[in-house]
Amino acid sequence: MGLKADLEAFALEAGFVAMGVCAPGAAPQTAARLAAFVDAGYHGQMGWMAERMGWRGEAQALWPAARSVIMLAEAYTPKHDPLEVLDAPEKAAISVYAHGRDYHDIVKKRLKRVGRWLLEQAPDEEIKVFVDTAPVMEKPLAQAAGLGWQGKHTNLVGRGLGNWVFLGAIFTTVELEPDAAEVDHCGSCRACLDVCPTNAFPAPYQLDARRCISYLTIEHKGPVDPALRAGLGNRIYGCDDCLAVCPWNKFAQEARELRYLSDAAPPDLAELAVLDDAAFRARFAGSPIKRIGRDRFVRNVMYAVGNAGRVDLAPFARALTQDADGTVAEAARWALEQIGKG
Ligand code: B12
Ligand code: SF4
Ligand code: SF4
Repeated sequence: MGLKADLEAFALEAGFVAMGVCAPGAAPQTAARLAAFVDAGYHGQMGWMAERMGWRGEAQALWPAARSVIMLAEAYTPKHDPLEVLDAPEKAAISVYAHGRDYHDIVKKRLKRVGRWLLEQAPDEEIKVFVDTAPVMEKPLAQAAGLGWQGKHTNLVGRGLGNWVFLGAIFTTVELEPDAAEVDHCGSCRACLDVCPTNAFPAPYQLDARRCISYLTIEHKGPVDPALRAGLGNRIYGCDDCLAVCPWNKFAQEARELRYLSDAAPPDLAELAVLDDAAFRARFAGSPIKRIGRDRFVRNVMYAVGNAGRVDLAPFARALTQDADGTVAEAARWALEQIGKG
């Protein structure tokens, strides 16, 4: 076998479900599309997206010595229907990717392992590994590397993968044979566009993050626009609706990393509403949820309490109307008003 085939065999053995290779300049449309996204203001408060746009939009500018980009996919396919919890308004809907351990840590370690293996075969070469947080646009690169295509919901979908995958990248000075880019297989389907509770897609393949529940619950600081709060329902961290309805998930691969999965029942809003800073940190140690901090988390819980509209949850909101965090206090007062309307 050649180096690329051996590398792929090692990556699959290490736990990834798919690998593809492209040249760093293989997604030339990306820079203009990123610029249009930022010009339209779709990034909201994610000011970092408007910084280092030269690197983000053009992978070859990020590290000019790189000759190949190795894109890897890691499956986190849920075992249960993630939308079921939406019918239980007293429960908290937490997005599947945050049910277990933080993927950033796990994927990065695995990428480094694969990268080290490559360097053992090619000791004079170099690598850099990236997952999520670097100025790299992983989805267009993954499409260029043939792993799948960016669906109308903008996430990467693969014919043999579905869309429950995380992406990671290894840039390297090693020259590897590129794969053919994947083409769009969405066809006339628009299930993801139609299911979105907050109409976050101004057009197919385009997301206005400012309306997306994932952005609103994870990235957005301060109060959420009251007009969008009802759309959140009981989703307190991320959102899976557009992913869950994609028909290509029939071909999803099982998650090999069990630390992403959890058999625990969804938590009650009541038990989350009482978390103080220390209790929040203890409960979500090792989870991506910890990154948003207690205040934003409890803010989200209060919006869900308001949307549940249940009198038995009113004491939990009342207890927070004077919270030291002004946004939490306002969210608690809003929740009480909603319960009062019921
Ligand atoms: C910023 C960000 C977000 C933002 C914005 C999302 C977005 N779609 O841009 C928010 C906070 C909303 C978010 C949410 C989520 N995210 Co996120 N996010 C990122 C991040 C850091 C950057 C993405 C980015 O560059 N966006 C900017 C826009 C301009 O780029 P784009 O999405 O690729 O947009 C393209 C399309 O608009 C397209 N386009 C425009 N016009 C047209 C026209 C046509 C005809 C076509 C074909 C295409 C097209 O061109 C653009 C450039 O390719 C990446 C990690 C990374 N470094 O890449 C993770 C990443 C995309 N997120 C991920 C995940 C898992 C999620 C969530 C599912 C989490 C959750 N359950 O809550 C949701 C999904 C929401 C959704 N529908 O997209 C995964 C996706 C894996 C996958 N299978 O694709 C990534 C890759 C992280 C990772 N390493 O695994 N995320
Ligand atoms: S994650 Fe949820 S809110 Fe965001 S685009 Fe998808 S369905 Fe809409
Ligand atoms: S739900 Fe349909 S339109 Fe959306 S990404 Fe999947 S195949 Fe494409």
